[in-house]
Amino acid sequence: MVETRNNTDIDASYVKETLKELGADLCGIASMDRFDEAPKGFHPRDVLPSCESVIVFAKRFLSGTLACNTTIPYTIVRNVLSDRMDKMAVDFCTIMEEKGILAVPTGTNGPSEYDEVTGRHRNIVSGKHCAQAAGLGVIGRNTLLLTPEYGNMVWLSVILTEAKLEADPLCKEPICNDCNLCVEACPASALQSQEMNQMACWNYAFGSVGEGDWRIKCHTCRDICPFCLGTKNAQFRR
Ligand code: B12
Ligand code: SF4
Ligand code: SF4
Repeated sequence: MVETRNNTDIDASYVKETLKELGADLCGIASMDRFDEAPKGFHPRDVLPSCESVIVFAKRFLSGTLACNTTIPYTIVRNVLSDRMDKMAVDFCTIMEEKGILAVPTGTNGPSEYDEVTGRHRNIVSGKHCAQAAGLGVIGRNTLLLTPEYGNMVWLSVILTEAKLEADPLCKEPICNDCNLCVEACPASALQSQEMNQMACWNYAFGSVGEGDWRIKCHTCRDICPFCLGTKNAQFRR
């Protein structure tokens, strides 16, 4: 059992400043009451029983990848961000632990678990649900997190900690307008029901093209969204 102490120097602004220094574009904090509705097995305390706060940070995903006629640049950005954000999370948790407070990374993009009961793949906590609970944005009909700053073009990473931190307000902006464009445009018809058809998406959107290397092959549900790049920033284009 690791012994920790309640370090009063660690507050929400320290956490955000530290993650921004490490390279985060957005950072939010959720308190435990925001997970009262989480299904069994998806609660942060199912992972870290002593968890008191959930920290979510995001990096923006290069919008230029959507302007290309190939998904190779998109795949590079996806792989690099996943790797880099896992390193940022580990660095942050190390800083916290050196200050006497436990904090753990949960995996930016896995390793995922397979739930035998539902037959679905999942991270140990859902990045999108945690990000919504931390006030970073809202989950849209395409099941992706939409942020006011960067739309759905963000990559997410979640850290669980014993530190009791002030939670951010929930995002009240109704970013998704239920236009259904994402549902209609999905080439694998994976978004027809509220719980997406993971295997339909996986089989269509992930894999090699011909004899080429593994890549992401589809991101239509991201770029078709009118709020793909957010509601605030005009400087990014697609
Ligand atoms: C497994 C996975 C997939 C699977 C399944 C996706 C899915 N929708 O579940 C597949 C391979 C299909 C997939 C596809 C894609 N993915 Co993906 N994926 C993940 C991963 C690794 C885990 C997601 C997960 O745990 N799903 C399982 C849960 C959420 O789904 P579920 O079983 O249906 O859970 C239900 C209930 O349990 C409940 N629930 C669960 N937790 C909670 C908590 C609370 C409080 C409540 C109330 C309810 C609740 O709600 C769910 C719906 O009813 C995350 C990374 C991460 N760290 O989270 C990325 C992630 C979700 N993927 C992402 C992306 C971008 C994609 C793709 C666009 C791929 C691409 N081209 O890059 C597509 C988009 C498909 C789509 N429209 O969703 C991003 C999303 C970023 C964003 N802005 O939202 C993530 C967050 C990666 C990242 N680090 O940024 N992905
Ligand atoms: S990534 Fe492509 S296949 Fe998967 S849900 Fe989005 S549009 Fe459909
Ligand atoms: S395309 Fe329309 S329905 Fe889909 S997430 Fe965007 S605003 Fe919502």
